[in-house]
Amino acid sequence: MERTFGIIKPDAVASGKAGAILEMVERAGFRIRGMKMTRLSRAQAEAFYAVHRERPFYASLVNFMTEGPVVVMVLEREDAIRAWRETMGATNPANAAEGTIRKRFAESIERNAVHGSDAPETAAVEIPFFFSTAELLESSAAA
Ligand code: 3AN
Repeated sequence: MERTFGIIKPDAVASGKAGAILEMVERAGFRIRGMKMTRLSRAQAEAFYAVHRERPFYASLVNFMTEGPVVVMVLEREDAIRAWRETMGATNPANAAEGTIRKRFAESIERNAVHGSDAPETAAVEIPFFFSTAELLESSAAA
């Protein structure tokens, strides 16, 4: 079993798509091991996206990610990192495959509904960025 980190971004929460996205998460076979609604501070968003600091869209991305509440979550499945990226679809919704979250709900390459860790090393940083060990459920066959 593998864990990945996901965000339902401000665009999707504001437009009332969080429930539909969570349904797609469960239908794709993920167990939700941690979840909360929060609003990112500017400092949190800047730190979370620090790898993009030099990109032209960085300031706009930080503004977007702080504009309203988000749902942060820890998702578990076999091959979870790859599977969650596949369930999300391509960064640019114009390139996203049919049936993906971004194809259905993303407004643009920036306002693209969801985030997912892109590698095990990223998940290992992103999960503890938002969750303490005590906030995460243990893996178990029952749930
Ligand atoms: P992904 O979210 O698919 O891993 P990244 O890591 O390349 O994509 O980009 C992080 C976030 O930055 C994206 N989810 C999107 O919100 C924003 N972003 C990426 N590329 C662009 C772009 N060309 N213009 C505006 N925003 C972008």
